[in-house]
Amino acid sequence: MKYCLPEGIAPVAKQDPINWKILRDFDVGQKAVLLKRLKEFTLSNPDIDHIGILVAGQIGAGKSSFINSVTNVFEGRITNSAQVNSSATGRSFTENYKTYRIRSGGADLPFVLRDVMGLEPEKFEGSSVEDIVNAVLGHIREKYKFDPKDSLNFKTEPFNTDPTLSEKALCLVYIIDASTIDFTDDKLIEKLEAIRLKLKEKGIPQVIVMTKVDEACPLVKNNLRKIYHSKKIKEKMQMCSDKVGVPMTSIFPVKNYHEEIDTNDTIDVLILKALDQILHNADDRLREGDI
Ligand SMILES: Nc1nc2c(ncn2[C@@H]2O[C@H](COP(=O)(O)OP(=O)(O)OP(=O)(O)O)[C@@H](O)[C@H]2O)c(=O)[nH]1
Ligand SMILES: [Mg+2]
Repeated sequence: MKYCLPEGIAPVAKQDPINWKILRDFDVGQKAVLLKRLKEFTLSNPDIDHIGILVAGQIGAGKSSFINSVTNVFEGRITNSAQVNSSATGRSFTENYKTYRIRSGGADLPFVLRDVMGLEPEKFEGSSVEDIVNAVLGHIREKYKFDPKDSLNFKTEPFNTDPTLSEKALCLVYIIDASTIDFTDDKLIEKLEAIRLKLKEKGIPQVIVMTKVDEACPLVKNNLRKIYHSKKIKEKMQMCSDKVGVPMTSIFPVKNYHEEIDTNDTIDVLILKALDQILHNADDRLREGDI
């Protein structure tokens, strides 16, 4: 009888010993270690009490859901701090620049996540390249309403000309939807490239969080713990790396909390792994100084 692998399953080592190796180890036991490490995370510069992380990416990719997922992990319950788009309107649901403080055990953790309007391929739609760069550099003020027709410039009222270190972003997180990365419009990739180039000289680290892995691979939808066994997920990560120019080591596949009513350790571990890398990259940048 011919044996067929279900869609998305990587060939087991016996069948393809040369070409396939499991991408990373998944160990649910890592949760306690990661959670402790992040709860005890301290900044290398004692003069500031928190650093900023900017979460950007295409509309509907799961930016706000990622921020909620991080909050959920630390709260141990499902929260809805950032409003999530529940209908496919084709427009970004998040329209304002908003900062989210993450708390654990009643205390603020030393980082904030900032949400922005989604990027769209067309020129005068969604947030612009300039908006994202200005947000990273700390020039955008809280609650600023993005205007797809006109990006913020220094002549306009809310421009923050002299941002503090905490108002800047020390890591830019691109949220990329694994289920649609194959069809991503080249014009959107060009916008991401433009952002990357403009931030290059500032040395701001960039990390990709690849969401919706459940929608991208049936094997993973059935069992999230198989995430690093999935050839499909590995291929999508490679695609993200090639398209956006971020190394594989900075790409983190996750499933956001989106329909669950309780938190679970498997989702938590993936979110924590991504956050651990993001925060350590940001703190390394902080240590380098001259931001
Ligand atoms: N299956 C699945 N759905 C997800 C995941 N992450 C987010 N979603 C869903 O995707 C839709 C968009 O999520 P949002 O978090 O609003 O996306 P966003 O990037 O903030 O969107 P805009 O603010 O409109 O740019 C919502 O219906 C979410 O429930 C995921 O990992 N898996
Ligand atoms: Mg949003």
